[in-house]
This record gives sequence, C-alpha cells and structure tokens, in this order.
Amino acid sequence: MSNTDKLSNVEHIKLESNYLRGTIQESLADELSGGIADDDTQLTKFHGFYQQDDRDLRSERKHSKLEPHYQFMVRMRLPAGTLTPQQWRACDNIARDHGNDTLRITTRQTFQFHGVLKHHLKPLMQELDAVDLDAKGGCGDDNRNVQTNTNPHESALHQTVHDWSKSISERLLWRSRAYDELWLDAAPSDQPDHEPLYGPSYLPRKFKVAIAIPPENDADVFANDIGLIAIVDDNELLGFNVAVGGGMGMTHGETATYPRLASVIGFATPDQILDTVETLVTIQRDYGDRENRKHARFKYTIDDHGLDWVHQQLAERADITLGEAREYHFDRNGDPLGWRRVEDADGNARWHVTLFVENGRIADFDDGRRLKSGFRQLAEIHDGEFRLTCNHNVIVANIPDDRCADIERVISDYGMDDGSKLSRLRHSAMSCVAFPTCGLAMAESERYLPRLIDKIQAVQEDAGIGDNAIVIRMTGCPNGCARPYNAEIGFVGKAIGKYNVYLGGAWNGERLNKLYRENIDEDEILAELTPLITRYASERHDGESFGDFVIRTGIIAETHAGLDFHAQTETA
Ligand code: SRM
Ligand code: SF4
Repeated sequence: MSNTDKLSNVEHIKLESNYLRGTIQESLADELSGGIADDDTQLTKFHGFYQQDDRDLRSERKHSKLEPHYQFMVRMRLPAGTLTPQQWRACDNIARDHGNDTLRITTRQTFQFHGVLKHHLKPLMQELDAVDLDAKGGCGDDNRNVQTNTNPHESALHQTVHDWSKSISERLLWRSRAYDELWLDAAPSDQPDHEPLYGPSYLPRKFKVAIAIPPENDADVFANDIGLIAIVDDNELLGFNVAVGGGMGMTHGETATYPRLASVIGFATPDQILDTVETLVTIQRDYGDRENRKHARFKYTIDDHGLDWVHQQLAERADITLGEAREYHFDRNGDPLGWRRVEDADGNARWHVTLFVENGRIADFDDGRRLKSGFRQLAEIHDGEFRLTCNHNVIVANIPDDRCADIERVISDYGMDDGSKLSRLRHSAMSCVAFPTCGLAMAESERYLPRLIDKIQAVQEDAGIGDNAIVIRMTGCPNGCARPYNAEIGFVGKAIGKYNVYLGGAWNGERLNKLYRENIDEDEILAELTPLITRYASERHDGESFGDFVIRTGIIAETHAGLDFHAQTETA
C-alpha cells in the first residue's frame, strides 16, 4: 500500500474531489474556454467523458494563437451492449444534435459520441437518462463497461449471462451522488457522500470485467482484469471459471510494461460470483500501485504477488475458496456475420442478423454505405433489440419470420453488409480510434486500416487464398485499445506512418503475439507480409490459422505469459 507523500497526482485529485465533483460545475459554467480545468479532466472520466481536441486542427489553431479546438468524447455504460430501438433512436439523435453525427461502437460493446462541445454535455447526459442510459463509469479509475458474449442463438443462456453482466456492472458502480447532481439536477444532500466499495480514492487504475460463453470468446475474456468463462451443462449455467490479471496496455521501450492474458484461477458457483468479483476488486483497491500509474493495473499487482496470494486474499477477506477450474474450449474471438434462425422454447422462429461495421464507425459514408441512416431506419421498423459486439459489429436481434424481408430491404437499400459483401479478411480486422480525436495516438488507425486491408487482401488473392481470414488488429499507440497483442497480426503505431508488427496470436484470443518487425512503413509491412502469406498459402495444414502457422514454422516464438512478451527469441 502506498505512502501518501508518494501518491501520483491523479490520486490527490481524486482524494480532494469531494467524491468526483471537483470544480466540474465551475468548469462547465466558464464561457471563456471550450475546455475544463486540468484537474477536472481526470474527474470527468468517471462521469464518462474525456476532454479532447481535434488533432487535425491542432497546429493550425496554435499558429493562429487560439486555444486547442476542445471537444469531448462521451462513452456510455452499456453492460452486454444491448439497446432497445427507442434507445438506438435516442443515441442517433444525440450524435446528430450534440456530437459529430457519428456513433462509434467501442471494443467494449458500447457507444462513444465524439466531437461534443462543452455546453452540449449536460443536455446529452439528460437525453441518455431519459431513455434509461448513462455514462457513469464509462471511463475513470473504476469498473468499466462489462462485456459479454453477444451471440443470440443460445438465447435462454445468453439472457442469463446478460443478466450477470448487468448485476456485476451494478455491483461495481460508483455511488457518489455527483453524477445526479451535476447532470440530472438532483438537489445536493445534507448528508456526506461516500463510496462503500471504492472509498474516496476509487481504484488505482481502470478495471475491466468480461464474460464469455464457450466456444465463443468474442468478449476476449483474457484481455480483462477479470474474465469469467461460463460453464454450461445441458444449457444450464453451472458457474464461471474465473481468470484474473488480463490487460493489453504497455509503453514502447519500457519492458516493465507488457500485455498480459488473464490466468484462470478456479471456478465459482453462481452464488459465489458477485462476492468473488467484488473481493477481487477490493484486493486491487488495496494493493494496486497508487504511485506509478504505469504499474497500477491489476495484472502487475498479480505478477508482483503471485496467484497463491490471490487465493489467500479471497479466503481471508471473504472466506471464498474457488473450486477447480472446469474444462472449456474456445473456437474464435471474432463475430460470425449474417443471418441465423433460432427457435425459442415454444417453437417460435426468431432471426438475428449480424451486420459488419468497419472499425465500429456508424456514419453515412460517401461510398454509398449509409450506415447511420440505415441503422436509424432499422430502429424505426424493428421491435426486437440491437446488440453491439466486442468486435465493433451490430446484431439486429429477435426478428420474427414475417419481418425479415423488411429488414433485408433496409440492409440492401442503405449499403449495409451482412457478411456477404466484403472480404473475410476485412470482416476479421479491427482498429482503435486514434486520429483525429485520441490524444495519445502516434499513428493513424481507424482512418488507415481499411486501406492497408485492401493491400493485404490483394496479397492473399495473389497467393490464391482470397477467402482467408486472419485476425488483424491495429492501434495508433501501444495502449492496446483494439486488443492488438492477441491478434494473429498486430500493428501498433510508433510514429506517423510507422508501425511495429506483432505476429502469432491465436484465432481464439488465447495466446499473445510477439514483436516481429519494428517501426516500419507500409511498403516494408507489405514486403514482410507478402512472403509469409505466400508461404502460409502453400504450406499450411488443413484448417491451420495464420497465427498457428507462424508458430509451428518457427517464424515467431509462442508466447503465453505477459512476462515473456518482450523476451527476444531467434526467429526466421
Ligand atoms: Fe482504450 C485510453 C479508446 C478499449 C487500453 N482508449 C483510451 C483513450 C480514452 C485515450 C486517452 O486516454 O486519452 C481513447 C479514446 C480515443 C477516442 O478518441 O475515442 C481510447 N479504448 C478506446 C476505444 C474507444 C477503442 C475502440 O476502438 O473501440 C475502446 C473503448 C472501450 C470502452 O467502451 O470502454 C477502448 N482501451 C480499450 C481496450 C480493449 C478492451 O478493454 O477490451 C484496452 C486494452 C485492455 C486494457 O485495458 O488493458 C484499452 N485505453 C487503453 C489504455 C492503456 C491502459 C493500460 O493499462 O496501460 C489507455 C491509456 C491509459 O489508460 O492511460 C486507453
Ligand atoms: Fe488512442 Fe492508443 Fe487507444 Fe488507439 S490504442 S485509441 S491511439 S489510446
């Protein structure tokens, strides 16, 4: 535990914030600036938003001696990523009226609104509240959006697991009244505020929980601080294997930082699960590093103390003894696109269609893909629900037989892709946001990956495997927002136009990749990948994925433990 003198600056800001109020009210009222006070920028994350500036305009504005073009990104809390059509329409309106008229699905299954100006923040929050949505804990040193498997074809079980993700999200939600007071005009209370779980300084760092139902790992459970793997027998949920200490973020050149896949430590029954999750959070609350934010994630606490210590803590704090982990098997971490028919217990047919949204950006594009209008239209005529996936896609779920033709017509009229239009390579790729909004981006990602995929697809076609899918993920910096370190090919930005290339992640998210080439541009990327893909096309075993191939043939060393991620190994 930390000595107060050495606490990081953010710890002091939290402690002195009166439970996340700080001077946010004053910052909002300040008409001289489009931004908010520096300390408040740390606190507003807990309320779901980040101060950003348009990086495309940064130097021009500086040159004109103007303050940066401040704007905000608001991230909703949406456990399990499910929206009603009414909620979709509200989000669509919010993006139009308060943001940049796009919706951005995130890799954690929720929406972000970009380009929100300061005076739009409060109306935005109120419009979310009007449809039972919020942004509480969207960001900040607290629990983030709880992700889960979105596959609706096992719907009874899916519903149960969905309910668990909501319960976990509720249990780990911060309780200060600051959100209601600042955004929803709740009257301040005479009673002092408090945080029963988190205390006045919340967690040392962000915290993430995900649930997956094998054989699908679309929630990428191992990239989370806590990953829960549903153990099912005859469609009945027996409980969850519990995995701890996953996380992707690292810093270039600092080997003390590394991505880590969560370690499975045991099995919890349904009646143990909430207490187990909460107790794990308290362990991190009390032992996470509050001096060095680069060493503050649960993964480092765990590597510093060991897994036996975690078991000991669970027993001491809450008398929890986990059972032996049960067997499970994951097939993939991507989304199967297209239509599926499911019969419910009464024999009624329902349909679900998964639509591809390239890098999660829902907009009306010049090339004929009118996704924003198309989804809006779907939200007008559909009375089931929408499920955002952890891979940036959308499932239009629970469509009765007699509505399929109408939905299909919208998909076609608005140039949407149900998996039948674009290549499998593109469908399996994912990028983070990066420029122009992300303040940490070192290279392009969302705006660039589609063009790189065109070129890699051409290489695949030349090699005679145009129909092949490889999990490719790109981020504009090493923070890992599109989970690049368990992709088969990961591109991680180093500088404008330059990327590190990582190879060897598993198709199902269960293995880390490893650095293959450093700081290379597009020509060099293609020069490196072309012979590898050509060789893969001719030498791969039946059904062998690219990630498995590069390991089997010794091109890259197999890596599972985060502590081995930076280990240098001789490769071909
Ligand atoms: Fe992330 C920070 C976007 C998922 C690891 N992430 C950021 C910020 C807020 C930049 C900042 O701090 O100023 C980015 C805002 C960009 C923008 O303009 O919108 C950002 N992260 C995203 C999203 C939108 C990427 C996307 O393409 O969808 C994802 C939002 C998820 C959500 O709904 O909550 C997103 N971020 C992730 C993930 C993936 C995941 O959670 O499954 C990771 C890796 C897993 C993990 O947490 O380790 C991730 N983001 C980070 C980190 C590195 C954390 C670390 O431990 O080092 C940062 C930087 C930080 O926290 O200091 C970061
Ligand atoms: Fe920004 Fe880096 Fe996250 Fe991409 S990976 S959104 S560049 S913080």
